[in-house]
Amino acid sequence: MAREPKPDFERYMTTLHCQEPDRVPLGDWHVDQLPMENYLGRKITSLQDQIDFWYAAGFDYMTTSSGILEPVRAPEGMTVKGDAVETEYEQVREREWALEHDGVITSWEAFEKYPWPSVDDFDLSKWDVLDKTLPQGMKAVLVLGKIYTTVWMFMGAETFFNALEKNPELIAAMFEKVGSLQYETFMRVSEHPCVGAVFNPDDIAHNTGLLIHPKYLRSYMFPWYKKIGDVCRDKGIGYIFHSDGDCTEAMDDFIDCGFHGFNPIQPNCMDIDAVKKKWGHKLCLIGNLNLDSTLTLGSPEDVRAEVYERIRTIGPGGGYMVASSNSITDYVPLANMKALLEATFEFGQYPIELEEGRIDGKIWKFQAKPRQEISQAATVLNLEAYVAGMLGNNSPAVIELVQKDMEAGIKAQEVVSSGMIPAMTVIGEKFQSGEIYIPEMMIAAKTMTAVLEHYKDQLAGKEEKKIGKVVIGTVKGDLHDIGKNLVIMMLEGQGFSVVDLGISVSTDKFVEAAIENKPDIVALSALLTTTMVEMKNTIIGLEEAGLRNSIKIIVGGAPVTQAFADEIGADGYGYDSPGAAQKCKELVSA
Ligand code: B1M
Repeated sequence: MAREPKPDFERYMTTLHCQEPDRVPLGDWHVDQLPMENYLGRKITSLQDQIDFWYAAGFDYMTTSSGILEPVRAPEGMTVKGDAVETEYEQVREREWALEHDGVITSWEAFEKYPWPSVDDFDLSKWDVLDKTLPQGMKAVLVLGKIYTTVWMFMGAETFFNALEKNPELIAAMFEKVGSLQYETFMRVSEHPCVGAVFNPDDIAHNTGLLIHPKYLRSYMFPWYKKIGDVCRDKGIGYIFHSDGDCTEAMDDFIDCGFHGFNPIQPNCMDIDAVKKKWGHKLCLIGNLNLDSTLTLGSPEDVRAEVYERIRTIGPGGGYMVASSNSITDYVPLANMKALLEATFEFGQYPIELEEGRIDGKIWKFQAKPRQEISQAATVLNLEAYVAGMLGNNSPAVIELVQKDMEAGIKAQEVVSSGMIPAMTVIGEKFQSGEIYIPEMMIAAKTMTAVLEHYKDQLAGKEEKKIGKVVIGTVKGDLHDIGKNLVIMMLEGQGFSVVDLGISVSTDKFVEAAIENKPDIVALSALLTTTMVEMKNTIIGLEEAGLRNSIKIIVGGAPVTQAFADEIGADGYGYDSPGAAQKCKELVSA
């Protein structure tokens, strides 16, 4: 490699303190194994190999996990294997994740029985090795924290969301258990002189907002982060928080917890220019290079252009590190990863002045998605009461409302179509406007299901009233399903019958299910840029099976756009779950 690595952790710390060092540092916290190996030109089999990668690539640090209570290392039988994500590398790579929808801790009994480890059970000897072997100028960045993610993954998404309101004692106990273990580990590991910073990756947000109401984060999680933050500040250790998605609502909390830096400022969720203006004097910003487009689908020139633009606009004055908008995954082409590294060295020397348009390339710019206005659908039954009952997880109250409406002579089916369904629409709009969060949406849908179950006799024989049938799944290679599950709830709430094929669904499976179920609509969800191509493959598969003319296809998911939907020949696109349900209604009535 032509460039001589000169690690200097002071550069990293100066930047974290929002000051100007000699040059803009690199800031990624995770690089998948294959890109590491391909960069180095050899297998990574030891700690030393990892150090060699971070050193050769030009980082001032290496990151390494505490290895404590990783949620993806669920007990045997509780994991799911994802198909290999297609990459430029030849090696086939399976990914394994905890099967969090069937959580491990779903009750007090399970909590008490679970063999919770103590910090003494973990082998922390690598930190002694790192104390002795890190090259001069380099420090270790301890990846630790993940309290929120660990709790929800151990409990399973739905159990967790429900328990926030219904079982706060269990929630508090889970946060206490996980938080104290992380804290003790941190105290133990941070004694090592090699530890220069702590990086806490804990995804608390999705594309348009926090996953749960911030009041829960403030009660259960931020106090632990502040406790760790206070020690970091005392010891002069850097402290960085990572969450994907739109974290705007929690930015001040991050500052209160003592974080020095925030990563990755996902470019399709947060406007880094606005973030810099509002919080850039207190929080160092790390990331924002677009993993959805530039890094994965762009050319090395596009990557250079984006690095250049970020350095020139966010770098002046310090407090910015170049990094991807999540991590360097194995579907980032090696040439693009190299372009990111080299462009940082080439353009990152201070002093930096704003100077636009020096190199060509497509530069990705943030475009805010307009928030939805809540409609005034007041021509239906007692809408406000239905909304309140459904949001309040209060099926007895909703049952009472239905009862009263039926006693007034309204037929059960009409109570559903003029009471509960419009209420679900309003709830969807509240989600779109950021007024409510994912658990509330899920709870409302569950309440509606419980009420429908209660009145199943009165509603019996009304199956023909379903407005359509949808076969849905997350496409092959993709394990994300929280969004897809919300889409299902909204569809059911709007009167569709839904066949859920689950996650990582192949084209063949979609075709088989379409033949078997004869749906009006096939709905495809994808959260990864690399798996979006599977949507096109599925459309081709349905065409080849001669089903295309009789079935409408709708696509959606965080990286999917209307333009992409048009390009692959889908009939519809849903930006979010209420939007998806609305689109499906339009498709069946067209
Ligand atoms: Co992953 N992840 N993840 N992840 N994850 C994202 C999606 C990512 C955007 C984060 C980022 O870039 N900063 C990124 C993808 C980037 C890209 O390629 N464009 C990413 C990555 C990189 C990865 C891994 C590759 C990480 C790694 O290994 N290095 C890995 C891949 C695994 C795999 O699938 N093969 C991975 C793994 C995971 C977890 C397992 C840890 C977990 C998933 C748990 C689960 O779903 N059971 C996870 C999570 C939680 C996320 C984030 C943080 C949140 C996703 C979520 O649940 N949101 C996400 C960051 C983000 O979204 N900004 C991220 C809540 C949900 C309600 O929103 O799913 O967007 P969403 O659904 C929305 C809309 O998109 C829409 O409606 C919903 C709202 O109402 N919608 C549809 C969804 N489907 C629709 C279908 C429709 C219409 C609308 O019509 C049919």
